[in-house]
Amino acid sequence: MGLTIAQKIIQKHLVSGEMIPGTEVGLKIDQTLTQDSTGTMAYLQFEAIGVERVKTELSVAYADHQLIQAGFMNADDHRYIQSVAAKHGIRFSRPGNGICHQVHLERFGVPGKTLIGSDSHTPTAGGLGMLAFGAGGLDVAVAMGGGPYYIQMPKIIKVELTGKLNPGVTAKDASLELLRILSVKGGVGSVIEWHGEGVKSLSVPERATITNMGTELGATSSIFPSDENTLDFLTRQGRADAYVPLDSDPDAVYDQVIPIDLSELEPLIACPHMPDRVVKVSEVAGTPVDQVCVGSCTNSSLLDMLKVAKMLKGKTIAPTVSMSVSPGSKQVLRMLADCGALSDILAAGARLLECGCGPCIGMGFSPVSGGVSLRSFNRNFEGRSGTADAKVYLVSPETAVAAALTGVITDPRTLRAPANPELPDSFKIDDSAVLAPLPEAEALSAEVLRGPNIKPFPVAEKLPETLSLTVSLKVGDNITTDHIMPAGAKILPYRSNVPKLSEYCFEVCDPSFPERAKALKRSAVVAGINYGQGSSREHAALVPLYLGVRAVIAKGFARIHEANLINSGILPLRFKDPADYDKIAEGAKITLPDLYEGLKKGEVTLVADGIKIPLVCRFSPREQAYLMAGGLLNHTKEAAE
Ligand code: MIC
Ligand code: SF4
Repeated sequence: MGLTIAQKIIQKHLVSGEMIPGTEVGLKIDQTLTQDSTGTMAYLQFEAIGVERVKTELSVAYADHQLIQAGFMNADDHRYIQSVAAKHGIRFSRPGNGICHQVHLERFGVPGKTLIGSDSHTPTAGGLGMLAFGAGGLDVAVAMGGGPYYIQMPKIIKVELTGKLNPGVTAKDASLELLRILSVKGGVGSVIEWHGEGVKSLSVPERATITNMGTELGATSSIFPSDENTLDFLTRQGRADAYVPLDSDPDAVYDQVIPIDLSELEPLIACPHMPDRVVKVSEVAGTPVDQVCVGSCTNSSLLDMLKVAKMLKGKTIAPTVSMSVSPGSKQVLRMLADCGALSDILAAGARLLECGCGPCIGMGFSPVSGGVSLRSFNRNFEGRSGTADAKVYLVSPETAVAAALTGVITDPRTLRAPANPELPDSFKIDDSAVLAPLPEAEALSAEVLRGPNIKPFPVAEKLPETLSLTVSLKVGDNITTDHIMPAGAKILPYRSNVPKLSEYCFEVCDPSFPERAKALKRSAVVAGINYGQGSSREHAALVPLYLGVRAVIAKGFARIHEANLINSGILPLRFKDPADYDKIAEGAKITLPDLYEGLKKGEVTLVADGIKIPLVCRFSPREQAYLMAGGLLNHTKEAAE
């Protein structure tokens, strides 16, 4: 039987397990990336593992999220990451060099290789034919030490693209269309492979927009073939030697096939506060807009920025709209400056922000109270922009610019959009902001520089036979990691300081949670479907752990978050019958007896007020061992003793 692209890459990297969907496979990881918001924790954990030199082919530490230095904290985090990277054989991409996914695509991604990153949008590299996964920091630390990365062997969803995009319709609209079809949990357990004639008309940056947005489907990863467009992109980046062709076998079998005709697509928009609340732009046209942001790892390539510049050239943005532009990398920014396009953007009245995540993670440029913000980004979760009552919509850069010019949501096809810009033959290659690690001989004696903001991370104790807990919080469906552990300019500076960070845990849902959980000492959280969707931040597990949460009982979990819970020693338990969710109230006293036996059987019983509720806990032997030991680090220590 033939194989799909993802299956071929998995087969080549398989170190344990069999390629049977739903069962655990261990994969050899060729490359890793971290960013600054998750990187401090990942490197503290890497140091705790005690490996001197990374064992991957390439590991890069990026600094892109925590760019506003209002106080010493972010600068200290960057200095720590720079020094720890230099010591252990990791390249350091300096603040200002760009967003990890954009820079990795430009300078380091290789078709056919595996990549894990401590950021959920790491699958962006699938635009180049790389099999890339978002992961918790601890998993990245293990991979840097040469250990495998474990996933459940995914099902493969094929998107069969036909036709070509019409003017004013973009790759972003194709990804929004898939979100409309599948929803934010429709990709769970699957890799999305993009195939068909329509693929040929999409350049690598356009493909990367699509693979980036695949994260919002809950997908394990997303990937495109590696073909002449891939070679073209790598050649322009001076990296033609990294090219290998990759495609699925003609007789490959897919678990599901979704056809999308590019020529039938219209400009689409995701309404507040979920990326799958997708409607046609024309349906909400006329809504007044306060803010427009172009950038983020989804839409900050040179191609995107040149389109923006062409649309803005000679025009002025509406006086009621505040517009920001954040190019994805220093390469993009310098090329924009050199060709004069940056001048067109500035002349129109847009504000230039640094090459980084910026407003996407609420690091500055928060909208006005109750404001409507149109963003070329990937997430519009409640409160994420930094303004609690803002209404964030997700759109293509073209739709964003159309609104900036008119002051209201506007279908870009109604403005005579200029033709697509031509990309230059060769890109400006300047890797001077990527610092090489120290040579091994010097590295041994090199000091790692830690500031006062860097505090130890919590570690769970061994799992007891019985857990008696109080339900400290009950939440609904699709709770994101931005609900559990919000980010933004105020909170991100404490990503290396769990005690301080804990003051903001679940702030979006219930600001009284931290105090209550602390007072209870040991508690459980009850949740609906798709708990922990969104980011890879393991702080969404470590901070509740610090506050005494020992179990999360939900109707279902998002992949990366469930792995983070297991790695940190918190039990993720599922209701056998989702209707039982209604039987447990906040404040309920619950007991989980016979946990050792239950973990082996795959089922434990929750006892509360005389009622018994069956919970499912089907974990691989590896995951059971982590949970019994109180997390991955405890398990590693036990194994070494
Ligand atoms: C995000 O987009 O939510 C982030 C911020 O990039 C996160 C990582 C983090 O929380 O630091 C992600 O996507 O994993
Ligand atoms: Fe940065 Fe936003 Fe991309 Fe996350 S989604 S990596 S915050 S640009």
